[in-house]
Amino acid sequence: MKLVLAAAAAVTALAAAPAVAQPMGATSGASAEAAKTAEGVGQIKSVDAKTGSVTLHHGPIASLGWPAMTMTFKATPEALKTAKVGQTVKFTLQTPGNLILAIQPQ
Ligand SMILES: [Cu+2]
Repeated sequence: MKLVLAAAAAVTALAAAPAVAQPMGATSGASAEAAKTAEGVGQIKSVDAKTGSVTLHHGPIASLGWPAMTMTFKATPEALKTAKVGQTVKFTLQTPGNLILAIQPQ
């Protein structure tokens, strides 16, 4: 319970942080980037099994220079299985391509 509250507080705090404008997602130079993973915390807004995607309101991801925002990610079938609308989760993201590899409820 403590963990859940801490995670919820973190998301709230992150959401309140001023957004730093930064383009995200694939760019013309994306193919030259090496694949890397990043960790994020967010709340699941919707899950679309048909398209294999998850919409999250995530906090800033410092390692990627991303501000907090709501966006839709592609997710692996395994990650989709653990995704439930309304949950606060920690997720592992692969870039470039913004593919969610894993979702862990908090
Ligand atoms: Cu985003």
